[in-house]
Amino acid sequence: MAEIPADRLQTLAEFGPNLHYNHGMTIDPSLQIDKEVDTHCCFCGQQCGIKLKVADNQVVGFEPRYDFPFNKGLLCPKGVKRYLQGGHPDRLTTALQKNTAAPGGFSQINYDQAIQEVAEKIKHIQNQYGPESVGVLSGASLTTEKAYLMGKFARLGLQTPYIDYNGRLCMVSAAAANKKAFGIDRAANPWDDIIGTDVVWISGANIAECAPITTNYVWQAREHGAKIIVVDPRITPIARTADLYLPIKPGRDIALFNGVLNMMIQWGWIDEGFIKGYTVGFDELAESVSEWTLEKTARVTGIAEKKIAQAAEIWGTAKTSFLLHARGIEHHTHGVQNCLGAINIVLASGRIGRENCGYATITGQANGQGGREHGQKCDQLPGARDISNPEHRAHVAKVWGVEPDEIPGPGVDCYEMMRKIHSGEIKALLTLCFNPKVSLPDNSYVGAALDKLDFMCSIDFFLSETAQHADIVLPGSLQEEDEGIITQIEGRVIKINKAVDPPGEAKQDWKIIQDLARLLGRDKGFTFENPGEILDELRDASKGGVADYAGVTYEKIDKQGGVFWPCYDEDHPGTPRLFEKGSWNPVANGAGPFYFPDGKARFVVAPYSAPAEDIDDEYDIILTSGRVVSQFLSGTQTRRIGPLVDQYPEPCIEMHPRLAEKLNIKDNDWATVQTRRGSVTLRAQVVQTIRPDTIFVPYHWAGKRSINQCTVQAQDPISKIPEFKVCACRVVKSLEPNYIKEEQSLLQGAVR
Ligand SMILES: Nc1nc2c(c(=O)[nH]1)N[C@H]1C(S)=C(S)[C@@H](COP(=O)(O)OP(=O)(O)OC[C@H]3O[C@@H](n4cnc5c(=O)[nH]c(N)nc54)[C@H](O)[C@@H]3O)O[C@H]1N2
Ligand SMILES: Nc1nc2c(c(=O)[nH]1)N[C@H]1C(S)=C(S)[C@@H](COP(=O)(O)OP(=O)(O)OC[C@H]3O[C@@H](n4cnc5c(=O)[nH]c(N)nc54)[C@H](O)[C@@H]3O)O[C@H]1N2
Ligand code: SF4
Ligand SMILES: [Mo]
Repeated sequence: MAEIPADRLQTLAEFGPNLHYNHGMTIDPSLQIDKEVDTHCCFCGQQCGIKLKVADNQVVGFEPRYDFPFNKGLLCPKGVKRYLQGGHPDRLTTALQKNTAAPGGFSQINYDQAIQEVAEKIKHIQNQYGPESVGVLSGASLTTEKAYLMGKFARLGLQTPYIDYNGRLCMVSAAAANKKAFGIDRAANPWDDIIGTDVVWISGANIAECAPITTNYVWQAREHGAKIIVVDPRITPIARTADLYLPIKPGRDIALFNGVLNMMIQWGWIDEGFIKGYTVGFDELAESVSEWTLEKTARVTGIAEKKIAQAAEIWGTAKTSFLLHARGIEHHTHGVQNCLGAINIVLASGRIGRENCGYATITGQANGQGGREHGQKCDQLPGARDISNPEHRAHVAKVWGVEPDEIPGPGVDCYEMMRKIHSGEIKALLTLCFNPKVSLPDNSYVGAALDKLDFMCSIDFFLSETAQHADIVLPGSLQEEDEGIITQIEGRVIKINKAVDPPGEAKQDWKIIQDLARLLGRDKGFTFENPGEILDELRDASKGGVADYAGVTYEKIDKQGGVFWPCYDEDHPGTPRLFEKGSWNPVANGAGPFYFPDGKARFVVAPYSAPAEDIDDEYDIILTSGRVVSQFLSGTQTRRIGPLVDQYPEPCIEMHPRLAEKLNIKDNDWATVQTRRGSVTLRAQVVQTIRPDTIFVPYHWAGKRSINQCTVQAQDPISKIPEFKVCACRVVKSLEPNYIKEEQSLLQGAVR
């Protein structure tokens, strides 16, 4: 494959194009397959079982696994093509050092020299400005062992409170709401409970594109007669097959949930026995939703009164039900309130904690669940413990062999870390498995922060847009080059198995972190020989916490096809369904099924408030953003996989024909989206399937194609999730942008 010349790469990066494509390796048919390794897909939180075929230390193909109970042989397009990352020409196989004179802006250096340099720079900056001048950003695509190690490394190795992770952009609103209502943060049910249920309610989740295997569960439910309700500003593929579709105006979900609850109360569609026996706070909540008449709910949500009434009746009168939501209701400045609204209608129906009665947020990243439990969050210690709680600190300090006061206190969320870089409090940054330059909102502010740092190091297997700002880039490991556990969407802990060794000087991420700890002279507690040893310590550290992994072992995962946490000891099989009547948990200790001392769930009042930046005369259209089926997150991985790029090559602006007509824009015309932060010029895609007051742009592209040039910094006050799903914009017709021509001339002669 002819490559893009290195000296053009840096300029190209500013445009955020699709990268070198890998269209597949030419595989010699006589090639001997050395082994087949049972493992899981590296992308989304469903963690489909796959079998990797290995020849000569290279993954050369795959097959779905029919024995894994979740996907039973099904895969989506990303899972099918994931293996094309391994032999990719862009794969980092050496360390890189910033060198503005070199083509591409970096020169290769030896790993030992590079890691020495990282340690020296960190020591120097910490000596000068104190330990808190260094920050860490990590991620939820990492195995749980690595996520645990990152939390420990920040607190003990770097002695800084400043660590946070990319789940801050993903799971935190749902997590906060689950903790407030249930005292525990995990899907309440295994997905088999979806199949036999009477009603599936799906809010703000494009499951056909983002959780494709879940679609199969919903369709099986439909085949058994279930009614499907979908709430989304777009008629997504699942909405097309729903019994009832509610086209909500973005940012108004709590109003809908409150309105539905009010109707349930008025019509007597609530489970009074359950409410009395198993919950607290209902009277106050009932009082607070009484203002949400059908008329008011319709006015605020933009949904017809009749449809709201239908939804309330279908939900209210069901015998069994399952409610699912995802980022569509969570990426908001009132994301926690939205989730609480959803939980309130579940609790009021009494349909939780039994077969075919359930509730869950749909986990996003591969380890979106396990990655949010064991201490890489800024306020958390392993076992979903609270870093500000003296008892919790004492438990973890004992496992780590330190005094509690050696563990720093809470840090700040990842966006606040960007602000602290701007204000000069944070001077150095280490990133592993996070691409904030593409994924954070208002990302020119983020790029400016990264450029302001005295020192930055990124550990990645590709030169991500964030890594391009680093002084040193260390070559980390792909998922198939390491082993460890991940907790998938249902709360089932599974095992990733190693198929190949990292190429060249690339290393398993946990080894890089331990090398760094050693060179910093802080290697105590960082001398693990393998991920299994890290898991053993994690099991102790989580023991007695709400996310209790004490009984999770690789052997048990193999034997049972996964282990649902909490799993209290080696003889305990795990807990597939939470909140069953009569079930025991350590917080309630027999008082009831929920994770509070009285064993009861909490109804929490969730008042409505408008989005942080609502539309006005100047910016009169709602901008929302999200995903397409063929691309994954910031795109560093999937924009390099040819067949996925072919499927949806460029981001488009989805708009309704009525809006397009008003703006004088036709399908495929160029158009510019402008907000108070910035603008982006892309092609328009005129579709009937979106509200006329809203446009949608997928966010997987970087540079000039990145919609996060336009999104707003505003965050939920509780969860600190950014408001990716609503800001105000205007759209104007435009000409082909200059970057397209510049890019074409830079790419001339290069084969991608
Ligand atoms: N193909 C693919 N799959 C993925 C990913 C990927 O990048 N690509 N990423 C994974 C990750 S990390 C995540 S977090 C999940 C995300 O999975 P989803 O949350 O399902 O995906 P999104 O596209 O972010 O948003 C879902 C829907 O929310 C709608 N929406 C926007 N605003 C509102 C609103 O105010 N209210 C309501 N009710 N709906 C609204 C959008 O129209 C969109 O259809 O997907 C996971 N799976
Ligand atoms: N506008 C808008 N923005 C959004 C969203 C949206 O809906 N709209 N969604 C948000 C959501 S839900 C999410 S989850 C975030 C995701 O945002 P990010 O976490 O920034 O996205 P990723 O693409 O997963 O970035 C991970 C980086 O780590 C690398 N990586 C992956 N696995 C490993 C590993 O095991 N080891 C090492 N060393 N590196 C690894 C990848 O190559 C990539 O460069 O984006 C958020 N941003
Ligand atoms: S991306 Fe998700 S749904 Fe697709 S194969 Fe991978 S784990 Fe399965
Ligand atoms: Mo996510």
